[in-house]
Amino acid sequence: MFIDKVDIKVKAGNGGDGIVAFRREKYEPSGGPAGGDGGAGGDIYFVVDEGIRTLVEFRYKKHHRAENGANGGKSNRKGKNGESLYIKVPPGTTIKNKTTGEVLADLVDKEDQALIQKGGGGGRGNTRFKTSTRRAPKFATPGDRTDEIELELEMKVVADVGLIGFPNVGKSTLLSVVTSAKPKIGNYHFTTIHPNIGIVEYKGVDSFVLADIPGLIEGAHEGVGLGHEFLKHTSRTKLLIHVIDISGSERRDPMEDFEKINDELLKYDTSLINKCRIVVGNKVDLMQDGESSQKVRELVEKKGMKYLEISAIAHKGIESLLDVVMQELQLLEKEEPVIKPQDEIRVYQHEVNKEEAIRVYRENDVYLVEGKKIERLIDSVNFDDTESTNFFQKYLKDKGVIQKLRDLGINEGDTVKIYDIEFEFTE
Ligand SMILES: Nc1nc2c(ncn2[C@@H]2O[C@H](COP(=O)(O)OP(=O)(O)OP(=O)(O)O)[C@@H](O)[C@H]2O)c(=O)[nH]1
Ligand SMILES: [Mg+2]
Repeated sequence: MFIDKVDIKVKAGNGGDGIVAFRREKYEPSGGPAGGDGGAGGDIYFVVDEGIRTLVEFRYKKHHRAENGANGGKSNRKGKNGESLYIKVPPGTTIKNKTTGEVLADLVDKEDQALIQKGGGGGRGNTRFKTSTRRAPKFATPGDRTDEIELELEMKVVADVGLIGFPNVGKSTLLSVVTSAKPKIGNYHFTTIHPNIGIVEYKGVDSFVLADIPGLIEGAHEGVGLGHEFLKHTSRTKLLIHVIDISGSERRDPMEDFEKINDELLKYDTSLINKCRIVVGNKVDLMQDGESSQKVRELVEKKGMKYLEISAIAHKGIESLLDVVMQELQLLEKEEPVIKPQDEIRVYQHEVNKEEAIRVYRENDVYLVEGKKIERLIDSVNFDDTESTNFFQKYLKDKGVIQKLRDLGINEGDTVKIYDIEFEFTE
């Protein structure tokens, strides 16, 4: 088992802006307000997909964004909501906020999903601000913007496929050929003491986790040799590949080796033998004649297993082997994740949108107000229009800005600066 870790960035969709519009029908010369609301931005969810085994895909795709909400339209048309993004992760993934270290969700099995970031709310169109005294509001509010957040995904990897067999048959060599793992390889027994693990990339579309496992000898099921290590590590794999030395380079009989290992598997746990579906005759480059090759094939196929020959060292037969492994893994089912309807999601309602903070401070005699939302609001407010200005002032009051200015000791007539806007403070 090893830990796979990867950092990614996600961003829920921005809310669409509300707009300012007026009716233009001929028979309605007064033209009431008709600016629609913006749509909400899409949310960021994480869902478990049991078909995914590692976080490797996230090494290539770092940025994940949900769709933005559309702006409002004329005739009070509401902007379309942005599509939520469902990010698929393997079972056993922990999602952390990279900046704070907070664990946001632990997605263990296929029932689990998490709402990690909510999309921004849509802004309101000018129609919303119509009152009996304010018949033609010339302002609207922008949608809420979302922050990109950095997450750390972490997963404990369990091998999908294990390489088993007698010592020195070339298990670690095979692992080193098909993955970027660098296991110790040596021409002596028990070179491997702890399993090594690597990720096999299959034709750029699939991947699986492969482990070499310490060599087995007779009596392994009772703990002889490194039997305990072997047994512990095979229990969670889906598939075992039995590697034999078909050249008999150590003067052993490959047929006998095959039977002995099968016997150990059976004695330890009868279900293990069902996982062992592929037998690999390694070291064909050293093979003297095809006689044992034929016998082993017959024996293996009689047991309903597949037999292939390779030379790990010469990289021969590797592609066909991977094809067969992949086929077997695919037979072991691949389920699409269930994307639940909104109201059925039970877990982890974490929302990591930062409050759109407003900063109020004093520099010499000038009072300054800053904040992303305020900056955008300024763009959509017409300061030549009294109603619009009043609306803006009310916003400042509602957000506690006026109170903060007072706390800083502001007096009547002092200057307040909000980006390009400057005005005199009046009670
Ligand atoms: N000629 C030849 N030698 C090989 C081949 N594959 C592995 N070997 C050699 O066989 C020896 C053992 O290889 P390893 O990969 O360490 O074998 P292992 O099964 O992992 O051995 P343990 O970890 O001790 O169980 C090394 O000297 C390898 O170079 C092959 O295809 N042909
Ligand atoms: Mg080894």
